[in-house]
Amino acid sequence: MILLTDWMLRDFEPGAGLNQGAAAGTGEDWIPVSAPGDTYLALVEAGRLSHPYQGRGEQPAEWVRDREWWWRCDFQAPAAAPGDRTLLTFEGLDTFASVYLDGALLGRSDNMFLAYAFDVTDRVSPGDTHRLTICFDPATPALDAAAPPPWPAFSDRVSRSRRNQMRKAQFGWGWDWGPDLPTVGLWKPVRIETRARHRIAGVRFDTLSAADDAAQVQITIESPSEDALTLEIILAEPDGATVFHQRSASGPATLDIDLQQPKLWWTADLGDQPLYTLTVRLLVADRLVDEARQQVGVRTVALDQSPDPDEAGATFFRFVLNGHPIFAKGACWVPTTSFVGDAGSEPYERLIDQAVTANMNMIRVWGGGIYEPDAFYDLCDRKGLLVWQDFMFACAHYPEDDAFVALVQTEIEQQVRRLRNHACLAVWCGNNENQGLHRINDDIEGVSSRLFGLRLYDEVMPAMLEHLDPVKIYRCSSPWGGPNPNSMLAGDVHDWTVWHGCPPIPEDRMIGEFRFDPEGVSYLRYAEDLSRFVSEFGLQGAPALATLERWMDPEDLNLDNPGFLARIKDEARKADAMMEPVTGLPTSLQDYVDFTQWCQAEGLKFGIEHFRRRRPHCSGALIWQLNDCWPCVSWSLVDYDGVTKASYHAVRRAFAPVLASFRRADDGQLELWISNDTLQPIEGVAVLALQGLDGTERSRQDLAFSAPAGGHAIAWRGVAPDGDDCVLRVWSPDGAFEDNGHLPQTIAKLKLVPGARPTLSVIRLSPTALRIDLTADVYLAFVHLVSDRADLTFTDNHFDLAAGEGRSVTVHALAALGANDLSVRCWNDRVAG
Ligand code: BMA
Repeated sequence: MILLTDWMLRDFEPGAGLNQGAAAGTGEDWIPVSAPGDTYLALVEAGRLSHPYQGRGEQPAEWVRDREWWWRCDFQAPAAAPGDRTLLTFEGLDTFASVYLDGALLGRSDNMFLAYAFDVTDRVSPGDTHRLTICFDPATPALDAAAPPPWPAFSDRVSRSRRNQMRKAQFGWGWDWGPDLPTVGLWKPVRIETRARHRIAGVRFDTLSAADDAAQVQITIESPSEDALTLEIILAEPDGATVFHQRSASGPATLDIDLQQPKLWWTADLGDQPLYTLTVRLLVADRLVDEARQQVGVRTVALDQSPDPDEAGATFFRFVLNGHPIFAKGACWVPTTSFVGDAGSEPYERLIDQAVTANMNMIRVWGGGIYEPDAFYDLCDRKGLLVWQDFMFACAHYPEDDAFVALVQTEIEQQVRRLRNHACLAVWCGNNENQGLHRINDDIEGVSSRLFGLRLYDEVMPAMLEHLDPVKIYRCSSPWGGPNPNSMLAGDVHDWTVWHGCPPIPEDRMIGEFRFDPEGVSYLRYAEDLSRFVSEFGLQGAPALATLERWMDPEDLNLDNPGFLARIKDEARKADAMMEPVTGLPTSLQDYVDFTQWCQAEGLKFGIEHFRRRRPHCSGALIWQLNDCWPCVSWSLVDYDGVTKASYHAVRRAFAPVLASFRRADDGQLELWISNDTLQPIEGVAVLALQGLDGTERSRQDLAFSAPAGGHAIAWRGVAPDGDDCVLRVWSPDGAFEDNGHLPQTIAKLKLVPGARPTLSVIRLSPTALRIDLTADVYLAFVHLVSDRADLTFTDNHFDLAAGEGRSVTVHALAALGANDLSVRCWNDRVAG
């Protein structure tokens, strides 16, 4: 197998390349590009474009989409054994491509999410050099009167793109967190290889039942039935020991296998991730002609949607892993860069680690991006994250004509076959928000209009999955369930009351109006959310100031500067309503960073604590959004450079397996809840102390608690403290849960001791790691370590430090780390004396 990695590219007026000899690859001005790769970045490399993420580089890159791009590559054809075929495979052509081999048309593509394989056996001579040329037309669909209306999410410009008529990453034309940079080119590997005529057409691995002492798995093979062919199937335990081995005549086969004392796969928070190896071989006599090998996990994932006996009219929505109902904790995932052909492995490993470290157990691959590469799912398998996988349709009508449906069917077939055996893959989902947004639009206009695309989600997808992946859960959309797609009575909900001001939907219809005032979008309104599973909720927080400084022009680093506002793709001043009552409005960019980060962290903490206290009625909280595709202001927890926001650390604490949280009851009293998401009951002591912000202790009590597995204890109920000079703290002497606190006032109104700072001691652990021990004499709010560097990770950051409390933060770097790379900030710095 030869990967064709070294290419050249060139642009033409649309339609002009063929006449100018591009198919023969002749002419001047070709510049180097690699495959997989990205046209914009090749132009940057060649000095023809400034980096679209750098400074005000997005708009000057607009011309790229209007050109015709040709890629070319020369290769030597490999020698094939007699009877073997030579295949040229493109794992991804983005998007409207015509492929030429030695100047002759080989085929065309019109779906970025498909792999195309061409049999070139009769067109190449082993050892000879051949030339591939590919023409990528501008991504504009042919005008079609019958096409569905372009639905205006999110701007006129996006609707004009008619993105919904193209099978191409939908976020490419801009989203409310993404730049307008539609890509073009070879975004996945290209390879030439020789293969035997006989192939294993499909392998499926399902877990039918899983308990500690026994499991039943099923292996389904599609392979040719020919007398001369033998099929060998081997299932090996994580340590390599064979648990099943069979050699038989080839042909379609379904095998049920009982495993004794199976090594069950669990999410990171609940156990280990042992992976079995499944090998399927096809042999002619003793010659191996094809082999499929993959790692699989023994686990069952079910969805409990039975009636909730304690909430009238409601049904559960809870994932059940290996027979145990779980609370899904996680975030939604967007592509790691707009330049999808350039996504290296680095951000995947880092982001999956960051998700696991934040106590997450589920990631939702959102439908406006891409089907992620194998590496992503391998990491989720190995690190213990379930994947909620949307099909790539988002916030739009989609065509339902036969030609479009056929294109989607091939996409579903390929993607489901590629991903179905991953232990991590929990649920397939038809799209993001198509039904939900359509219903909102109809409710606003008081009509009942047609949604284009239902044929895909209600007919095509379930029918195909019934055949391709029948054991897996399928949801037609997110959100979906109940009498309204976003109803709180059933299914999953996208809670955009907070931030977007959408009215909550208790039952069938939206009640009330959109509200954009501070009270209307306040994160306190998460308390009104009585849904079953929140698969999106979030607030925006700016990236670290150093991240903005790395990517922006210095003269643009100002609050009202268009260069800054261009990095906020939602309405530029929307965060004001969030900040105003909590932190006040910012007067500098540093304020903006601090205030939005604080609000985002507090808001998510408030929401998660509420959702968890509602377990089992609510059984999941997936934050919008984990990551960014470029350096911008967004809902992400981790910025484009990999720097964690304050919210990341707040989420990590709020998602911890055992959580102590305060709840304001309807009668105004305060309650202390211990929520236990582990598989075992817990008991212990919580210390509750009322402290003055000056460090004095006003009262303290020890509270014994015991909470069942998957349940709660209310450890205390009492009068909520009042005033602006105190805090109610709770901690666990034996480390059963992380410290938490209840501040009776918003941070801007607290009487924090002005200018107070933590005492630090720095301990060197290695050339690239430091431990920082922090202690405080008085209450310190929003203590955080910052750095100009983006390669640092912090085991903890952005916390409040109570008087007498100590905290250790370990800082790891990718290169030598010194104490002067770090500085410490806290909110007390902001308080005037
Ligand atoms: C939801 C998502 C995205 C969007 C986000 C923030 O609608 O599905 O489409 O980016 O909210 O508005």
